[in-house]
Amino acid sequence: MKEKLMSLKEKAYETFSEAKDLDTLNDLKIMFLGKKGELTQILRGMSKLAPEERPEIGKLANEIKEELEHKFLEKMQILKRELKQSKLKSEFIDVTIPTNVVLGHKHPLTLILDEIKEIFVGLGYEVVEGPEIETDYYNFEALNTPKDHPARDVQDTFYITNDILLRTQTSPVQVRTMERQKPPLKIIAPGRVFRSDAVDASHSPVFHQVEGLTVGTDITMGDLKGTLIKFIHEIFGKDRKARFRPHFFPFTEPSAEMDISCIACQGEGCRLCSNTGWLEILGCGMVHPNVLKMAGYDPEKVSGFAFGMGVERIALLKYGIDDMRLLYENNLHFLRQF
Ligand code: 2NL
Repeated sequence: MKEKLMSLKEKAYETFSEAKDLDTLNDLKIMFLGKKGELTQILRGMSKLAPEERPEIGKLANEIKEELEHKFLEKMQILKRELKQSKLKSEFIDVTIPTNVVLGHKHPLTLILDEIKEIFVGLGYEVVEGPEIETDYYNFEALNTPKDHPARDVQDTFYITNDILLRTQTSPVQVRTMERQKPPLKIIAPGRVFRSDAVDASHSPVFHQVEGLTVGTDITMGDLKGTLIKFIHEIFGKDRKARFRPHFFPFTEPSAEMDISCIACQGEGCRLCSNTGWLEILGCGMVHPNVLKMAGYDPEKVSGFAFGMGVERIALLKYGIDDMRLLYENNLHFLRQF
């Protein structure tokens, strides 16, 4: 009986330590220690022993049972640890491996547009948008542009019907905003505009404009100059000089064009500025009383200034690009420089 128990212990020890996984180990436990297991079988044979042998054998059997249970738990812990390690190993992700993904980025026009918007938002302006298909009224009539004005010619404007057209500027959005909102008003209107132009290095039938409008009590030409000089300093740097030349627009009176000192030659005179030392950057003026009146404002009580600029032109100057077509062709060698 003693030998039987000792050999059972040895066999159990050996097979426990050879178990490769938890399922096998559990099967072994049942085989040796279970209700129908080998140890139980041996203990059942105790009744055949002489009474004086029983205490010693019984003690030994209990000791072996405890040792085997201990051995089982020990092995279970080892197998669990191994399982965890192999899981960690197979699920490992190296976050430092280069992915070779070429990230996209913003188009130069979008970069400039974002920058322009941010500057004016910083000055307290609100960004407004509106339809690209407009009526003759909002695009021309409400902007004091007479029926015989050259801008209304079919040579210059894309008409859909006699009365419906593709907007030639974003001013209609500003007129619509004035109709809806009482002064004071500080808005910019960015967006696509359309003119029947042939494509060349500085023209496109579709381009982008940002217009701005400030209306309130006692708004003066001084406010216009201060605002636009601030804008130029933000976008082209504090070194830029600015000048205002008298001009004509039907929707402003007085009207002006704003020039900045040439960014290529600092005003010395070069090819970019046609040897004038100046670059034309935008048009502006004090809102014409007729425009205020038609929008429902009282020109005796409020005044305002307005301006309009081509976004492509600003982008060409800021980034030193010499051909506007580069902004539309989506050549990746060009775009990846930004
Ligand atoms: C340019 C200059 C300009 C405006 C646009 C405007 C808008 C309203 C009232 C009065 Cl609602 N004016 N816009 C004013 C001056 C110039 O654009 O070079 N355009 C092609």
